[in-house]
Amino acid sequence: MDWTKIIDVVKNVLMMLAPQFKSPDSVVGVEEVKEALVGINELGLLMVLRFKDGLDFGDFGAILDKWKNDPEFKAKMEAAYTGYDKIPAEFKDIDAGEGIELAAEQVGYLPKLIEAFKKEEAQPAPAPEPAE
Ligand SMILES: [Ca+2]
Ligand SMILES: [Ca+2]
Repeated sequence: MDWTKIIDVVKNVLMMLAPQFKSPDSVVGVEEVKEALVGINELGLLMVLRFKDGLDFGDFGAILDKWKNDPEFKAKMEAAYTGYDKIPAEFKDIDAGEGIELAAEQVGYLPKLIEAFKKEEAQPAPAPEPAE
C-alpha cells in the first residue's frame, strides 16, 4: 500500500473542499499563516534530520549552510518571516475553509516528516536497497 499516494489524495480532497467552506464574512486570507506553517515545517524537517544525536553548534552551522546554499529553503524562510505581523489578524478572521486549507498544507508535509523520522531510525542499520 503506497500511503504517500493516499496522503496526496487527502490533500487534494481537502483543497477541493476548502472553497465550499469559505465564509462571506472572511475579509483576509491565510497567506501569512500558511507561509509561517511552511517555514516551521521546513525548519522542523531539518531539525529531525540534524538533531538526532542531540543539539550541537554544528547543527546551527548546518542551518546556516542550508540558508546559503538552498535558495528554495531561503525563500520559504523569508516568506515565513515577511508579513508575520499580519498573522494575528489572519487568525482572528479564520473561517472553516481557511482551516481546511491550512490542514491540507500540513497534510502535504506528513510524508516528508515521516520519511525524515524513518531515516533517523534506519541510521544504525541501513535497510538494503530493494532489488529491481
Ligand atoms: Ca479569513
Ligand atoms: Ca509571510
